[in-house]
Amino acid sequence: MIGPDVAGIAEKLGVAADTVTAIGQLAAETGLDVDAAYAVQTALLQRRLARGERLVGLKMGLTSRAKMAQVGVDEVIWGRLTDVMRVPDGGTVDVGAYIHPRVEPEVAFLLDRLPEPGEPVGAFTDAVRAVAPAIELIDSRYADFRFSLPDVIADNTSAAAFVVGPWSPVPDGLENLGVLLEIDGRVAQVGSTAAILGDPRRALDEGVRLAGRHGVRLREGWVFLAGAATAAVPLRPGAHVRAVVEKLGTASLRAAS
Ligand code: OOG
Ligand code: MG
Repeated sequence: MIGPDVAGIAEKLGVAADTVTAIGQLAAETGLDVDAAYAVQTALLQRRLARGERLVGLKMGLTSRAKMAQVGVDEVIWGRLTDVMRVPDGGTVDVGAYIHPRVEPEVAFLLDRLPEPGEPVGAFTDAVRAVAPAIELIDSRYADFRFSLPDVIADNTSAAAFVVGPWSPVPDGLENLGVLLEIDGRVAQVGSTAAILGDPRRALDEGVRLAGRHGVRLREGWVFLAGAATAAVPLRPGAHVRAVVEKLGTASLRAAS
């Protein structure tokens, strides 16, 4: 049997992002399974690297119940972050560059040396140099933000942009810090880092394990997004967004009006 057309699906998703045009889901009609979907994601990354982007990190998705419930997919997933997706803290994004952007509060880790695949994951303190509050801007390339598990994996887990706030040394406890998402000074979402797999450090273990299955090893200096602690909120023109994580501080962005 001929497998799904990995390169063709990657091209469709890449063009959808480049032209800011939603497309229909692809997995059911093309027989895309999870492994083939990660192959599509890799092809999409190659497409970005070919135009000069650099791989700068890895993101986890659907590590909280709130996120799983919001999108109706209940498996932890991971995707790739490139330099072009990074927005400086306090920076401005153009909502017109995205199909239906949403923002969500995250915790970011700055990675140190990590074990090889198959090696036991070392103590968290060896793997992480610093931690920061972050905002992820997600933008599904599928119409109505609706997708199956292989669809969202192929679409690089809806990754579009991210902001990392100030880095700090890893505090003693990370497993129960309050998280707020504020839009224009009003609280839009409230949560806790406990929502991220019980402890955001577990997201790193999962990332090493799940990416390792596909031959991807996390690297020193990478940014690692542990996954949103709350549901995501639509980003409207002119909005001022802040993610506040107790003990870690604030990351912010503005949407141009
Ligand atoms: C998938 C990406 C999920 C997270 O933090 O859970 C994600 C989506 O919601 O479109 O980035
Ligand atoms: Mg996210």
